[in-house]
Amino acid sequence: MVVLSNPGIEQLSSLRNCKPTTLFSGIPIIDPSKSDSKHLLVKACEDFGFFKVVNHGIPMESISRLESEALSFFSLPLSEKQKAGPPNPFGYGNKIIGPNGDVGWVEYLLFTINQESISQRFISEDFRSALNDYISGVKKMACEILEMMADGLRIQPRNVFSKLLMDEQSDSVFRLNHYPPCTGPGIHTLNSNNMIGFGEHTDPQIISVLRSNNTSGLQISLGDSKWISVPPDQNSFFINVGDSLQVMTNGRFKSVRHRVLANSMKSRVSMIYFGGPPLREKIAPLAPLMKGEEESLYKEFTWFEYKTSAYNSRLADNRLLLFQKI
Ligand code: GA4
Repeated sequence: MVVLSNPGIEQLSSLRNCKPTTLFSGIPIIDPSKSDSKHLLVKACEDFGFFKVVNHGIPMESISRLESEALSFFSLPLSEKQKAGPPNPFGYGNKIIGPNGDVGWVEYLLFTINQESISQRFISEDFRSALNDYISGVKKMACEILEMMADGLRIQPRNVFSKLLMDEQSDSVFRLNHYPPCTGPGIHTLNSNNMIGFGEHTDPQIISVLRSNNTSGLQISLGDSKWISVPPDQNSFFINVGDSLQVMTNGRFKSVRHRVLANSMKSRVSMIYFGGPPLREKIAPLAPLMKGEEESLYKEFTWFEYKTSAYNSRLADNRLLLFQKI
């Protein structure tokens, strides 16, 4: 077992360097019940790699139940929470993100999803049941969205993406993040305004489905150095294109760079489902998406190879660079 010490002041002070941001109300909104949504969806993935899903059909009760279980866990004494850690790679983590020195103003629980459910024993049975109920709803929704994407791209079979999440061996992950408010006396000395909760990065998987409480913090970047603040919406889901989907569409869909600022007086709680393929899966552009002589922008790799290299990277790294053809 590797025991990591708490990050030092120097590391935490690096969490402060945030450039000015733009408040943005133009996030694409997808209502899956509307007939034109598949085209809007494709456009959103091309332009932003990010959109909001409304009218999603996931019962608020299932969402609230998980949120309250998560809050009860995060309000336990640190020594209790640490019994569920360290996260190598699954379990409870505090400030330290990943294995390579990244830190954030965040505590979290990371789970692997085996065949539909979470079996990790480090949480209570009620908590596990709330997680499994929520995950089954969110996974179904993610698959519907992926099928609409295939329709919008006019490729078949329509489960070409969703089958990867449905596969018994799908390597999907679930994350609960808690960004405590920045109000304590000692904390103010470390951060003036914008404290980095979770540093900038792209998600390695195919698709990520995020839900948060009504506390702001999430920002996306559209490739320039500006950050766009995403207004929170606790009744909707936000979806990210991940690196693997960018590759499968040969760069047509953009894996969106995002981060979270913990500059609020209120705590932020988010729950994210990361839909990934089976480890053996070859990740490469889909033939029906290649026009004429179009060539793959990427060298071929398996999800196992990509994931292994991701765990050797720093959070902010461009992980696809290694796999890009020059
Ligand atoms: C980013 C997306 C998911 O949160 C995650 C993260 C993972 C971790 O927290 O253990 C990683 C990060 C994420 C990519 C690079 C490596 C691995 C932290 C890190 C520095 C669970 C994932 O799958 O990749």
